[in-house]
Amino acid sequence: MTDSVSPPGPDLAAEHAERVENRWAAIMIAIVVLLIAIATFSAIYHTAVPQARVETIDPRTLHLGGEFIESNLGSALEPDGSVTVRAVGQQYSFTPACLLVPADTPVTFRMTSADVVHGFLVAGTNINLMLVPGYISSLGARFDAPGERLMPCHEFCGVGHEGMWARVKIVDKAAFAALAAQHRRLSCVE
Ligand SMILES: [Cu+2]
Repeated sequence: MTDSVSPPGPDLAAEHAERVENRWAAIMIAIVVLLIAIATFSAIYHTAVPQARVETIDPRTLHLGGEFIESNLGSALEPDGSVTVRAVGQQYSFTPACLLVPADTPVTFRMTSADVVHGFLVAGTNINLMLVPGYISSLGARFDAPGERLMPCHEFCGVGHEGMWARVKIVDKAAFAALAAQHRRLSCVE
């Protein structure tokens, strides 16, 4: 024995162990109660409080007029130099099937669905939205360098789901500006 203090007797040791166990049990119960409280609060909060910004649209009349009419789809260069990309998902494709965006520029995606729930995801980025019929999904993004990325639908939407994908082509900022000078809406659909 190197310890100068003599070890506690068996009763004392058991009492000590029990105290430690009880303390840890109390801490674990507190953590579980806290997690349940957080889950309950967020569930009630998100049900009771509407989202700050919800844009709705009638999925039955997308092709007849308004923001998502076919002639308005694709990329638009805004007066402030940013780019707005509008696209529609439907069973089983995206329109346009190839989105053209400039590198190093703020890009806003505005998307919706014409029929059922689809997914909008750009591979290798954190761009990931659900396209829900009746709602406009909007997300800001920025692409660092030119390149090409896959854009698969990632919400199961029916028998043709696996064939539902598009591409995002990122081009040089100057090249995009030159194209935008000639066309009101741009895409890379050939
Ligand atoms: Cu889909």
